[in-house]
Formats: sequence, C-alpha cells, structure tokens
Amino acid sequence: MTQLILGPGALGRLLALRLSPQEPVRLLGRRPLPARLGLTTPEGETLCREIDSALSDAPLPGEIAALHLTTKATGAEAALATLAPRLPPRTPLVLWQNGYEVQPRLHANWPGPVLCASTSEGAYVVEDGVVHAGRGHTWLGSLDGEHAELAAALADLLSRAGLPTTPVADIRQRLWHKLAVNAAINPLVARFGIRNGQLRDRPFRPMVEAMIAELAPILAAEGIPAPESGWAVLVWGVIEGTANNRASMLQDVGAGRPTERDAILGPLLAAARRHGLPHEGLLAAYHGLDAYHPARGEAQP
Ligand code: KPL
Repeated sequence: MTQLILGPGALGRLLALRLSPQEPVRLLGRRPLPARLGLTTPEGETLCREIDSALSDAPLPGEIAALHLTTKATGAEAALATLAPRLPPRTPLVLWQNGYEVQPRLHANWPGPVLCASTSEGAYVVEDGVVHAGRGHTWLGSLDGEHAELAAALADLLSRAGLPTTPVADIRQRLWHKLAVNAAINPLVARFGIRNGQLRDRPFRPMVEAMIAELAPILAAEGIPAPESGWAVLVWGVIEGTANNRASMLQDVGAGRPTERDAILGPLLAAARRHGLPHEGLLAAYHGLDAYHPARGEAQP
C-alpha cells in the first residue's frame, strides 16, 4: 500500500525521504524531480535516497494507503482537484496545511476519512533534496475525533520513520494554537523582512504584544482554550526558539509566491466579525501584505 504525497516542497520531501526506506512512497508534483533526493539531517549527516516521484497527472499506483496533501494552504484544493477523480473515493486524506481554512472544507466534502496534521518539524528545500533543519513534533487527528485507529496507525508509521507523532482527539484546538502563533509572527516578519528573533526588539515588540492582545479574546470567543501559560508565553517562546528562522511567510514573499494570509488571518478575521470583536490589528496585518498579492490587493478578506 503506497503512501502518496502530493506537494514536493520541504514537508513533502521530508515525509517521502523519511518514510521511503520502510514504506512504498510516491511523491507527486507539477514538475519532474531528480530520481535521487538528499536528506540532510539535523545532525548534519546527508543521506541520498531513490524516491519514486511522478507528475501529478501520471497514472496512480494500484493500492493507496493514504494521500498526504503537503502543498501550501493556498494551492491545496486546486492540487487535490487534479488527483481526486482518479483516486478511490474512500482514500484517507492527511492534511498538512497551516491555518484553518482548507481543513474544515475538505473535512466536510471529502468522501473518505480526513485527518489533519500539525507539525513543528523545521525543514527547507534545497535543489536536490531537503534540509531537516530542526526536530519537532507532529500531532494527528480528525476534526470530529473519528478515525482514531487510522490516526494511531499513521502516527506509529511516522514515529518509526523519525518524525515523532502523537494521535490526538483535539487537533482543531492544536491547529488554532499554531494559527495564533503564525498570526502573531508571520505577517510582521514577512512585511518587514526580518528573522523571527528580531521581533523581540523595538519597534516590533509592541506590535507583537498588540497582536496577542487582539487575538486572545477572538480565540476565547471561538471556544479555543488558551494555553496553560497564556498566549504571550506561547508566542514569545516560539519566537525565542525560532529566533534565527526566516518564517515561511517571509520565504514566500522572497520567492514571489502568494502568502498564506487567507489561511492564517482569514479564520481569525471571520471569527472576530462573527463575535463583534475588535480586529484592526489583524486587518492591518492582512493589508500589510497587499503588495505581495497584486491581483487581490484591494479585496476584502
Ligand atoms: O511556523 C512558523 C513558520 O515559519 O511558518 C514559525 C513558528 C513562525 C517559525 O518560523
């Protein structure tokens, strides 16, 4: 049974390279990939592995264990649409996207089981492979708490492949927690072209504080419990721990790709409006990225 991975970015390559020695894996994308890909481990070792890769419109393997959708949130549904008509309808889907935009939609519309993954693994693409820059942890579960056995089996598979994963019943809350952290960090670092750690300094520190103050009541109104230590400790902890990182949104801006602002800020803006809560900071963060979305620059999020 093949683990199909759609989206050969950093996460897709990391999954393919980690899983491939023990599982049949096929990595799908829009452009051909080299037959051998390199994985540089966090310890600096480089492993070269042959990866079965194909274009996403090529014929699919006979038996598919699961489809891992590892594209950016912005391209997830379009990428899936190219494959969906050729997949057995009950194929389990694993969504690895940031934010909370595509997950509820695909959960509602996909005929088979849908699991969501939230990961803190750090990786970036290099020409002939991927660098696994920092070890993290992955949580896996379904938005309605179903498919616990599937989540446990996949978590076991990923953990044995070197990506420690825990099956959870509260994945919705975990996705929102990551989204909150991303909302406080990513739009600012992308707009000002800085590494995460620079947010600790003036003039950025008060901007982060203001964002946290705006986020907290929105998340509470949405029924998302605050982390035990509070939102500020969570956000500043991530900033400290990833001080040297160029966040994903900053990388998107640098590469001329659309950012994930709709997936990250969109659900917060929608929740703020639903609950009648202030959201000027979020709106400013959203429109601060207009320059990188010329086609939709003036659209209302
Ligand atoms: O998840 C991240 C990202 O880059 O998107 C953070 C936590 C901000 C780390 O860089």
